[in-house]
Amino acid sequence: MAGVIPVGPQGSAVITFNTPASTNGWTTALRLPNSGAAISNSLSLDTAVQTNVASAITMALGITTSGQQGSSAFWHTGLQYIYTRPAGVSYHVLMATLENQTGADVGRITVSFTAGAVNVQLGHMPGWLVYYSVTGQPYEWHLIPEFSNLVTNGALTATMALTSPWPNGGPLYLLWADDNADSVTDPAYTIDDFFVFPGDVIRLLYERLPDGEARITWVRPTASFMLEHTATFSGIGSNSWSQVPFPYQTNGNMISVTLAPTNAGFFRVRSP
Ligand SMILES: [Ca+2]
Ligand SMILES: [Ca+2]
Repeated sequence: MAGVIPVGPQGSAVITFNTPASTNGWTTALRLPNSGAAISNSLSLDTAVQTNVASAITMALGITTSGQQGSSAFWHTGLQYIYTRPAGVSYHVLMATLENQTGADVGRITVSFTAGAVNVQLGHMPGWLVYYSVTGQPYEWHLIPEFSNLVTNGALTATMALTSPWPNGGPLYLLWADDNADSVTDPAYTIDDFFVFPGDVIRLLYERLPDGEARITWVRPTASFMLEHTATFSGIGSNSWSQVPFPYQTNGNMISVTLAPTNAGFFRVRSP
């Protein structure tokens, strides 16, 4: 077992896969038979994935500079990402083992990463099925639809309400499953810039208006909130933040704030 990925109150590190240590917490496993036809669609892949137990997914990632196919997942040391690209199996899995170091049980998480697809082929099941599990036990793998059945190049983000709390100090498993396509050479599906946050992440839209004012817009969170700004970023958890003293405008489920010309370059929304 190659370590865990710690998730503290400010989230995990952003993992860019640029060093051997950046693959700590990532493991892989191959699943036989060697057959491109054994898995034919997402339904049969899901049926197979549900039999997995996290404690049996223990292989270190293969290391490559070529982007080759393989029985299990790889770390590409040249392009500095990790990927799945099955051959010689019916499917393989890639797993991240997270550890809750927030000091409390966690009920919601946000997961984001940059996805990529190399050598895209048509005519087979697209992309991964991606799951989370708090127990790592068979039939307790919960699909993450935002990451599944799609082929894309770009950032993916999903926020999920966990089916049971993630205990403080305990593991949470994320699993990417890729089938061995029949009669075509599998694409590589890549993962980079991986980040986990213990809660919801709110995306702020920043617009510079013609008169020099700035407008910040975001989707209204379900809980109470406050908008803060700082001129110099010295950490999400630093004490340099101060509350933005402007009234909020609401428009449907969107909230916006217009600010007079300011040198505040960084904004955050947090619960009071
Ligand atoms: Ca990278
Ligand atoms: Ca595939």
